[in-house]
Amino acid sequence: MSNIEQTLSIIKPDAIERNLENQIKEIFKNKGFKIIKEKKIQIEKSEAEKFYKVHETKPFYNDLCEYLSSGPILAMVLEKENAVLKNRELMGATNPEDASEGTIRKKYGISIDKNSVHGSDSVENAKIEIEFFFKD
Ligand code: IDP
Ligand code: MG
Repeated sequence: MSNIEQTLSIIKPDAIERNLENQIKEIFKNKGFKIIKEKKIQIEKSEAEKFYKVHETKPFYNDLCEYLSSGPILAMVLEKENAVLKNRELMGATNPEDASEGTIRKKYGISIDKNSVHGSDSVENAKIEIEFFFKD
């Protein structure tokens, strides 16, 4: 049985700043992801705080929210069979130093905070995160 899912991907400020947007989109498309929606925006820190609320008790929360709101980002809805897990695999580990060969974070990530991409971690969170960026 097919299991087509949608997931939220964000190309983060460090990657947009280095003009990696098209290269990263090509990687998704070459792996069979359809880019269903996309939106280039810069969000307020208060919005980043909402988006990353699950991390509010973490020591890196403030820096993380400063960072996500520090410059333009590209939010995308990606669609594919098992898109949530497939996107997590393609992104690679949170820390680019630990990411496998062939992953986006291995290729482009600078550090654990500037790791170039975000991806939803579950189908449930994908729905919430897609709604967050594409509610209208
Ligand atoms: P994920 O992006 O791989 O899902 P999460 O644990 O959800 O990783 O963390 C969200 C984001 O917070 C990461 O992508 C990374 O940018 C940042 N982050 C996670 N752990 C640390 C840390 O230990 N120090 C600094 N930033 C971190
Ligand atoms: Mg996460």
